[in-house]
Amino acid sequence: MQRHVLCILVLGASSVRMSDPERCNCEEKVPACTIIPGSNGLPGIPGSNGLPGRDGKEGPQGEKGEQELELLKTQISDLQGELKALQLTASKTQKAILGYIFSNSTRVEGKLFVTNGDDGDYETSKATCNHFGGQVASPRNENENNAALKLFAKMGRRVFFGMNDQETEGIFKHLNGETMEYSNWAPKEPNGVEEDCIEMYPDGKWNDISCNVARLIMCEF
Ligand SMILES: [Ca+2]
Repeated sequence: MQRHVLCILVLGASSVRMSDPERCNCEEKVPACTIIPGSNGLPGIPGSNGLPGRDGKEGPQGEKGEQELELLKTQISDLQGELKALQLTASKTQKAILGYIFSNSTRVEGKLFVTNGDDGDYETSKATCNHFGGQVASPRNENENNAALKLFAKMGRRVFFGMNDQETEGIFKHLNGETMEYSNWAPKEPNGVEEDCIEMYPDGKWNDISCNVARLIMCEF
């Protein structure tokens, strides 16, 4: 430390002499010491931030919150209700139009029996009713049978029903394959092995009969 202080003093004196013009003839003295390294400078200013990186890949979809799921369930339920109402309206409209087209109809418990006054065998009756989106009249209880009888009486002609035992003799089924639970057979009927279809008598009773005879076409919707 003492040596460093001495060198600083000598350098200072030498500098004074060189800057004095009146003493410039003196011999310049070379400092007889080594240069002391300077102290460290102040730390530099931190650099600015770099440009932001590119976006990463989209992650998997997270699970919806319970609240959102409940909201979706409510919305679905509302839509189902609206759809049901629309279907009911469409069904009523369809039956109103069919009632107008066929002009001869009776309505009972939401079911509509109609006839266009034509006759046909069983297959023709099925094809005619299917063409309009219905099926051959098939009473499933006394009220429906009475409604069909009312239309029968108005037209004054015997009518086919949809039920038959074409698949298994003696076991009458509906057109959708369901076993017939309600029946209104006339005494001693059914009695014909070759009589796979059903007609209605003027008193509302039923008789099994050949499917090939011609009867009034009556449909239900
Ligand atoms: Ca019979």
